[in-house]
Amino acid sequence: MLRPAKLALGVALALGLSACQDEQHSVAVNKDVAAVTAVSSNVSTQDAIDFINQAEAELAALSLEANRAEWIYSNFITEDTASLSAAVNEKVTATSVRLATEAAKFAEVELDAVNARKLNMLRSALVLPSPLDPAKNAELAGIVAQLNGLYGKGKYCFADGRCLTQPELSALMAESRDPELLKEIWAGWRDIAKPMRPLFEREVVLANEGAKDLGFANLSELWRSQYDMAPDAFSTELDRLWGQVKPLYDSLHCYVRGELNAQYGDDVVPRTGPIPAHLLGNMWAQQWGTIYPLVAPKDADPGYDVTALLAKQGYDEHKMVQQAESFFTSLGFDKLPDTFWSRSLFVQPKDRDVVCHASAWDLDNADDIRIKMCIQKTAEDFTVIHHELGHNFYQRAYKNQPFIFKNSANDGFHEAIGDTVALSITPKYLQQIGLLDTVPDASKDIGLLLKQALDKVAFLPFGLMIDQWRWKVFSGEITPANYNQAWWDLRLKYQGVMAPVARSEADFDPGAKYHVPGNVPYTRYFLAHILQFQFHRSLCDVAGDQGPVHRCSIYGNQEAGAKLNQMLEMGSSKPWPEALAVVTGKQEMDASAVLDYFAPLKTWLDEQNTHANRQCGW
Ligand code: X8Z
Ligand code: ZN
Repeated sequence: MLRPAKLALGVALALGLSACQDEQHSVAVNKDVAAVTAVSSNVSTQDAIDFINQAEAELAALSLEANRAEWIYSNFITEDTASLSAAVNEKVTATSVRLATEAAKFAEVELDAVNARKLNMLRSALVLPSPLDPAKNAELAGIVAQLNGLYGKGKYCFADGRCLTQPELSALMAESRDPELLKEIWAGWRDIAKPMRPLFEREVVLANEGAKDLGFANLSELWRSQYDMAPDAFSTELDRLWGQVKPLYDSLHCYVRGELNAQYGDDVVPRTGPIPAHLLGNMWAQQWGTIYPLVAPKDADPGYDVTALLAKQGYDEHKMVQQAESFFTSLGFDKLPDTFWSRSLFVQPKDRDVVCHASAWDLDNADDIRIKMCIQKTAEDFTVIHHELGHNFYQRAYKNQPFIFKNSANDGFHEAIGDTVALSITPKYLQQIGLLDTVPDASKDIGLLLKQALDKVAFLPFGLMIDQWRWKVFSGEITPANYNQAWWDLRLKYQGVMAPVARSEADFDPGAKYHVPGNVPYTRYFLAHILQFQFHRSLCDVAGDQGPVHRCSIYGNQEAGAKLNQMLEMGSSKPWPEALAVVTGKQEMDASAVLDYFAPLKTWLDEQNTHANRQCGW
């Protein structure tokens, strides 16, 4: 992630801190803000420009301090570093809320497009605004640090005394086929979230109050206002995109449920209804690629496994990152700086608690870019490394933009770049870099597409539902009395999965997913899973690839790299549709690229489901 939202509090502006990269932007001007803070009639255009320049300088300076404090905290979680992190978050939030409030004064001033965009971002590019009251701001900052700490320190201890962190538990979930063990891990990890519930509940109250102070109806409206369109239009846009891909998801769900039923039997996986969430190879049932061996087509399996290839060639964590870097340099991007290698964290330290969830950082808003990740030597993490480096290369590409525009076109773009590159990890590419001896012929494409769909298509409803839940929490439609029930209602509605053990309101299952205690908006990943296929399709065109898009790799193609860079270096200086058009020629997000990519698989899945007489749906 890139900086996640973290700064907790928020500012997505380039104050980003870490983790997943935060973002901001938007130009959906919130006219109500003007009503909250009286618009002063005697401010001039020059006053507004002076204010913007001074605000930008103040935020830029503060971001350095905040990034450093947050980096240290995430790499060394203790009471002391939590308190330093909270202190800096408090300062950042107070500053950004003050500037957002002041920005409203200039709402009616005539400005050129660049300054108008900056002003709007100052007003709305916050993730977790606090109320202006300093006591409430301090309270919110404390909660943010506590929630991050609870997640980062979270472990599950087995009866034999072994205590495992989240990446270690996830590795077990990817490998084990023992439903009882999987159930134990699934439920055990969720115990770490129970103590988060009252903190989260209070956090929502405080941040909603902060959002209202800024003229938004609630935090949901603020989050949805960051996409260069009206908040409700953005929600409608998501429904449209989901409608495009849902038939593909339904076919995949049906096929996977049928194969799991064959593997585990009716008692564990019924033939109809939702799939139990502990059997999909992932702690949150968000990406299912690790159960590929269970569902692989008998006659179209490509017969290799990247995890095994990495082991065979002796790849360690460092080599995995170097290999990913070399993809980017093959596109024409400069090598990563020496400081990336000396300052990043690749391996989980044995002697201290760290936030293991992968993140990409830009400490100085220029060249001090790093990743922090507890890398497992697996195919999955090889892809995640590309994802993280995508953030870093984006950050460096927009480093010459003014501070407020040092971000992606919208937050989905930041999440899509590394994934776009990783779509080029094809068999041909693996052969080019010496990992694979022989490229399987086209008769194995269904196996490759199925593996890819288990990660990319399965993710789509998950990527959507997290913020469907949060937005309803923020708006008050979901109350603390039904936090967990509402979570599982949405899991059922979108994903067709169910909890494998009874849940109650004593649980707080949303908290067991990093981005909820971490306050990282999640819709960005849904968008990224659409956008990356649009980018890939267009970059393959630029590269002149003639074959099917799922077999295209842009590795080594400098024209494709130059086109990509042209979009990255714009940062968030223009509305995202303009950035999208630079690579794709179109201003609309469009899931037809997903459908095109998986078209042969969709036909095959439907044939299998019909042939096995499966009743699809749940
Ligand atoms: O959080 C991440 C990245 C960092 S921004 C590792 N991702 C989401 C997740 O893990 O839940 C990437 C895919 C979705
Ligand atoms: Zn990310």
